[in-house]
Amino acid sequence: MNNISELLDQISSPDDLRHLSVAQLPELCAELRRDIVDELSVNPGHLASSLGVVELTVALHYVFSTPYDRIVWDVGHQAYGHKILTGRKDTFCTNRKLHGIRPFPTPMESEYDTFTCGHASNSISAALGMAVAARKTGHDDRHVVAVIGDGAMSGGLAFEGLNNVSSSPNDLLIVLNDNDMSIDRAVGGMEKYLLNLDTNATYNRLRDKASKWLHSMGYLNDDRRKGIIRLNNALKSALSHQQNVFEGMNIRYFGPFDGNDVCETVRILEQLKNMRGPKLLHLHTVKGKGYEPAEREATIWHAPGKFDPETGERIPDTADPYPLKYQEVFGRTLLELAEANPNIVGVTPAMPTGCSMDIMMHAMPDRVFDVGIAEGHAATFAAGMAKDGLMPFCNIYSAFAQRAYDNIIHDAAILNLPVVFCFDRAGLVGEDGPTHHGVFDIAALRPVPNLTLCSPMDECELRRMMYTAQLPGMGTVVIRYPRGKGVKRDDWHCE
Ligand SMILES: Cc1ncc(C[n+]2csc(CCOP(=O)(O)OP(=O)(O)O)c2C)c(N)n1
Repeated sequence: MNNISELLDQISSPDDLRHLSVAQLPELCAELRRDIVDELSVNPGHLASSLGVVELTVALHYVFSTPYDRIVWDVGHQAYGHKILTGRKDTFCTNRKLHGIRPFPTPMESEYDTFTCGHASNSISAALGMAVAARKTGHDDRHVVAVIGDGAMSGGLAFEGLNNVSSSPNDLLIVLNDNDMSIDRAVGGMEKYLLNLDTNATYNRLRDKASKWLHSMGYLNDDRRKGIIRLNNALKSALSHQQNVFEGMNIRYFGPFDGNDVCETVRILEQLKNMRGPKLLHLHTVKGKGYEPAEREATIWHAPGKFDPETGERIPDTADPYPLKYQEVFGRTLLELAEANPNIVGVTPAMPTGCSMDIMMHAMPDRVFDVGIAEGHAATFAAGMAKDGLMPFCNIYSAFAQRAYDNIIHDAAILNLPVVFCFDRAGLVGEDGPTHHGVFDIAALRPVPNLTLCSPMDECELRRMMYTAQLPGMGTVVIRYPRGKGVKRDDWHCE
């Protein structure tokens, strides 16, 4: 591997980046990508998502005057390139470590980090707030950009943001980073809709031909661009037999374009930069881009642990699989219970692999529901199924379950419906830091009527609690248990 980083070494801030020519940007992207792979091979973190947005990250800081202009990342697990370009190249080796730089962007760390990141789907709402504030505080020249993935776009908060974007005067740019993946494969109606936009081959062919022809004739000047874009979208709606959902909400839609082509992405962002009104740029990117093992198995390489950068071989913390993780015990126990009780169903908001519900999902695909990044919906959906005779196990990470607080009270506990909420990653979670610690659930849930709250002292108790919770008459139960390994070696099944 060539480890020379001539361009990256010159960059201490985005100002340095803006001194490069557009023609130098592909090389910079290659260097940045290599740096991320090398660093993460010894100091683990979120790899595949950061690799996928290298070009977009470079293009955004190249075109926009950050930090005056605002880039709002969604989740922030894809922002390692952003950290490296914004003054944290030398401290990136401390990422996620005690006293090191933070796991997710936060304004507490850098003026380039515009908002709290960690929980998905808040970028559109936060960026809209900033775009409105810019107008009202005399910063009319400030550009505000929200960068949101297709997975995060499935979250209810993102939809609420979009709904509001269309009704408040603002110049927000939303960049939809569409890689067909959440952590696992992205699911749901929005995903299918985006795929349809992406794969409308007739439209894409026509668009390419038309834009080449218009360029060659010298017709593609700024005045004409707006008309052409409208024509584009009308054409797309006609060809896909669908109205564009964003256009339908008065958010002008552009795309899909190749977000892994840095020069093209710069060109498009330059065009959209000073366009008034809300707009959405749909980019298609490849999760894990440029690192073959990550491109091939993006779920595993979302956060792969340590690995050999040359061979792509992952290095386990220890060769000893025991004690099993609480997650593994949860997954195996759920399948056993479901085999015995046909009313048991599983619900996960976008974390089937993380919580191990994928074990039941593979064995009983029609009895497990991955509802996307939608914790509130997951809780209410489970309650609806419980109301009419099913026995749902709804697994939510404790920190993300904060999003479902009202749903648990209003839709499950008040009626004492038999839903077993399993709160994974309860307590301190280590490297993912304050946004991911599951430390508020006990205080939040203790006052809730009807609800039984319990916490196993080991993985055997987890199994027993799961068994007891699904017995008739138990009502709404929350079982909270920690991340990672249990304590039992041979007798995890507690027979
Ligand atoms: C509220 C909430 N639920 C779940 C998660 C866990 N999570 C982190 S990243 C991610 C997938 C995000 O997918 P997408 O937005 O498409 O970004 P990509 O990783 O594909 O770039 C999920 C589910 C989270 N961070 N926040």
